[in-house]
Amino acid sequence: MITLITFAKTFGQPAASPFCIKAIWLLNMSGQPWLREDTADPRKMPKQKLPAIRVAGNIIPDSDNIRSYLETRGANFDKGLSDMEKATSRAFIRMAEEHMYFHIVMDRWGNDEVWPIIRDTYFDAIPRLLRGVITSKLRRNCLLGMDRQGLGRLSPQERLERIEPDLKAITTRLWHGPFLFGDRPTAADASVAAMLASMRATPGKSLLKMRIAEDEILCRYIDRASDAMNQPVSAVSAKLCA
Ligand SMILES: N[C@@H](CCC(=O)N[C@@H](CS)C(=O)NCC(=O)O)C(=O)O
Repeated sequence: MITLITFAKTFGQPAASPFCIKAIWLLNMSGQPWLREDTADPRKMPKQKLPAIRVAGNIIPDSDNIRSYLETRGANFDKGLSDMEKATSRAFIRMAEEHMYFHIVMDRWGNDEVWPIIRDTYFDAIPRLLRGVITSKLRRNCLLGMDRQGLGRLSPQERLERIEPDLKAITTRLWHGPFLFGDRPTAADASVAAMLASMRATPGKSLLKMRIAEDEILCRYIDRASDAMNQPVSAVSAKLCA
């Protein structure tokens, strides 16, 4: 049995982290039986990050490695895609995970109005008296990282302008089908929709959140992708056959 080690359900999403949501969706699509084990503390993980899976006593960290593991067990997330589509899919995944993701970090950790909600949700296990001191340090480190990465130096408006072409690229593909590569969710949807769903679920009213929440095409896509991937694949096929 596969055990997914993940951050808990948060803000109406299957997990606080879009990478954990991606892993949940890949596991569901793979048809493999799995269990979840929630934790708020990734420090014992090999890369000090989540998600990870435990299989026969071994820990496999990182959603990309989880995908590879599931593929060795027979999953074919990109079934029916041409080589050109697979190449585009890889680029969309990188766009989501190496660019869109950091906009979520800025929205959640960098916004003074949103931060208290994030702090008291992610770190509610830390006693209130200590929480402020411990989380201020974590926040400072996170924002220092974002400053070095570069996105932390942009204003919210500049960030919105920076991500707009990504959102347009996603929307352009959605004009051609319900999912990024046709009628069924593929690996790219697990990454891209997880990022969009997390952007929309962030508490408060940031420019980015409102940009997503007011976009009918993107909202319908998030809902469709969540419906399709929030349950094991066998349940989805049964629903499609009903
Ligand atoms: N490349 C990794 C990224 C995972 C990741 O960034 N996880 C974040 C949450 S979104 C994390 O665990 N952060 C904890 C930390 O850095 O202390 C993957 O695909 O799994």
